[in-house]
Amino acid sequence: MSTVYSTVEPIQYEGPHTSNPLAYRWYDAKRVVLGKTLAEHLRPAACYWHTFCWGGQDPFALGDNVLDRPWFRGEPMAAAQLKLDAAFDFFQRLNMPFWCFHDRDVSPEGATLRESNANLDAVLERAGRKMQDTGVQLLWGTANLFSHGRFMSGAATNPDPEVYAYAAAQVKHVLEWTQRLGGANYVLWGGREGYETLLNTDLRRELDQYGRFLAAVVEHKHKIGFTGTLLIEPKPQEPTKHQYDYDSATVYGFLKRYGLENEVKVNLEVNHATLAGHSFEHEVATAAALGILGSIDANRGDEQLGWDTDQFPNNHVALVPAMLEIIRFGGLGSGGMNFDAKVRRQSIDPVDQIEAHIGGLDTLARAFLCAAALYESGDLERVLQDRYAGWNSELGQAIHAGASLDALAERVHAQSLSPQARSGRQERLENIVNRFV
Ligand code: XLS
Ligand code: NI
Ligand code: NI
Repeated sequence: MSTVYSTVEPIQYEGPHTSNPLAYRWYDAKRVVLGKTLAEHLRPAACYWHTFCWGGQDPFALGDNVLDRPWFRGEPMAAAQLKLDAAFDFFQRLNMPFWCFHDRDVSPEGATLRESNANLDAVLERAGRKMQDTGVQLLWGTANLFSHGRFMSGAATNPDPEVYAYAAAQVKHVLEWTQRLGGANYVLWGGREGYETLLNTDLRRELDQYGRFLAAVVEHKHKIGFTGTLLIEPKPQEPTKHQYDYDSATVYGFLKRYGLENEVKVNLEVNHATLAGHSFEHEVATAAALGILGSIDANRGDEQLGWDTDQFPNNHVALVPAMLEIIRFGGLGSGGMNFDAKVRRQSIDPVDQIEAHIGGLDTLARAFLCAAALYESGDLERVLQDRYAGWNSELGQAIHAGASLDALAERVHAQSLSPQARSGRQERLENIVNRFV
């Protein structure tokens, strides 16, 4: 079967010294580090939407689609099958172990939900066979609850309960398909779960709707016996002015309020963290500390552009701190690292998408290898342990056991405690990190 990617030979690992643009320089899938292969640590995925659906429109939709792909033409269902063939050819040529999709990426919307579901069924039946033939696995599925005009005022948080019901029906179908395809996770990105103005928004009511929606998804997951992880993907704004899933900490508070903190984790995207005014490692460390770190959408933003530019990661040094947090947490479990990234508008050739994924995956692999070496050296971990060593003392334990203000005051006076300040050693630690990048 010939596709637009057929001219590219399967991408092999050739090592850091190769100048072949169509080879991996750092992603040696089978290389073992910290007891597992790189492929097992990273669990990388290509996403359907940016790579096979986006036609090259710019953010303000001022420009035409400039990417010319055979599946952008012709009868929509035939085009969807053509797109699927190309996608699996693409995954295989890159040796990409996982993929991710929205329902509407894969097949066209019909006149009714019944028709849309039938379209999806036809394409995903074949996707299932392709997954079996190629060994490519599903990292996660998700429902597009943000493109169609019916969702303009939200899906679960819509003022109209019929829209809520429609969204629920859509999620049910995609969740069931995710299970059938052996998906490792199911993602909910609250694309339009937010507001444009508080003047027309009943915030408390919308949060309760959203909480109920998520609880219903959890109930359905258990009802059908889906064993993957449910993930919320935080984002502070865009497309709405304010989105309810602002960042890791906000999502945790929301989950706690609706009693779902043990059922749902987060899928953290690099560019969303920076839009929220955080570093990516802050988001990862916060989710890890709260026990909800689930999966990663790997990309990067542009420091001068305040939107979700979804560029491929290309700076391994910038990702080392986040990789270190993931290693400290013990890995991503069922999660992985999905390239929620697209090429720039002028990169119109199919090979540009191949090279984008090579660069992205090499960047993740290199960052992970640096972080693993840093972690294994123990140089940072020793400083960290030492910094908090006081908390292993009798006093530290007494505090955690519930020491009262009275008891502590008594102790300070009786023992004449006079704690001395110690250096935080930030520069030394930064220098240690630089030894490993
Ligand atoms: C948009 C989000 C989206 C999710 C999946 O900004 O990143 O692509 O990952 O719905
Ligand atoms: Ni994303
Ligand atoms: Ni995004």
